Amino acid sequence: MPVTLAAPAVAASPPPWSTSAAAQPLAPADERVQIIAGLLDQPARISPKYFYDERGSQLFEAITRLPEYYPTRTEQAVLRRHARAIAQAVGRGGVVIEPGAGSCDKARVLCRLLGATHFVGVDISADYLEGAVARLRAALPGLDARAVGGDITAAIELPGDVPQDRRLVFYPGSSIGNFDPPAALALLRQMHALARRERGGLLIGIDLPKDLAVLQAAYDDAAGVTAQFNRNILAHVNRLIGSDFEPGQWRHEAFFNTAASRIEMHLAACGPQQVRWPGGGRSFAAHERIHTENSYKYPLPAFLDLLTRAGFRQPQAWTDERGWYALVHART
Ligand code: AVJ
Repeated sequence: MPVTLAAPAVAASPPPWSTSAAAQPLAPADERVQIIAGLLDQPARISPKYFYDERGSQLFEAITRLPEYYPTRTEQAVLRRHARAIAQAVGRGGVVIEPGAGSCDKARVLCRLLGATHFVGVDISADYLEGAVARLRAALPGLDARAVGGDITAAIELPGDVPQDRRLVFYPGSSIGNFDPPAALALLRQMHALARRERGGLLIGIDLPKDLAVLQAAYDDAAGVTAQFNRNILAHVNRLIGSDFEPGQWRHEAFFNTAASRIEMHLAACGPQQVRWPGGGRSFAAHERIHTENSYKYPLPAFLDLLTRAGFRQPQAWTDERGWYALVHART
């Protein structure tokens, strides 16, 4: 008897290099439901993971080169300044596992520094990652480098032949700051489970609290690149759920919430807005906001406490001379 496979209700996403925005199908139904729930919330919210469509990833790259955006170059400076001490704490050789590996640029520096034997990059965008891992292999022959598609907030399955021992989870870029403390703790526990055999560890980048004006400028730069990055989330959401946000009608807002120790980014309606999507919509009053991002700035002791609660031991931290940013190593 012939077997007929039912066509999926919604086609899969195109590869990240696809340039035809119009041809992109909507996101899968469950994801659309999630996004719409956030838009209908009071106040409205959009997850920061939706910043990173192709244009958003390019804008973020541009942000990392802005004079005001200190985290990327400060992290590089910490790694350069303390390279020997870090290599000694982590130990040479071993397996480097990077959730959200993206371009693998940082992985190349670390794997070279450590003389790692294996690298496993994990990213939602598996196709883009494949290319980056291929370039990493070319740059470091002898490194067994793999790409694994997956969401870091869910349990990740690694290929069976990745060695169990000496696994180092590498989570640079202070991306942990996008998670509120309970979610950060849950993520650190996932990472602990991933590395937990003999001599496992974590090397993670943490952006520390600092002068308000420095923080503020880093998230509201003079050239307006962060503002474009923030507004671009609406164009991405339009393609994912078929909505009709007008990004130009929304103003970028970024400020430090001292009580919560986090930068908050919002989009504020320039005037009254009526936004529609298939099956629904919402109106926004003038100045009404959509919350798009939190970027927590953990004081080092508070972060070390989270690490301990996630099961990590013997933390060691290295910072730049201004004490703006820390690379932290801990054992499983
Ligand atoms: C990629 C989450 C680390 O919070 O600094 C940069 C994202 N948002 N400018 C950060 C971001 C606005 C970035 N992380």
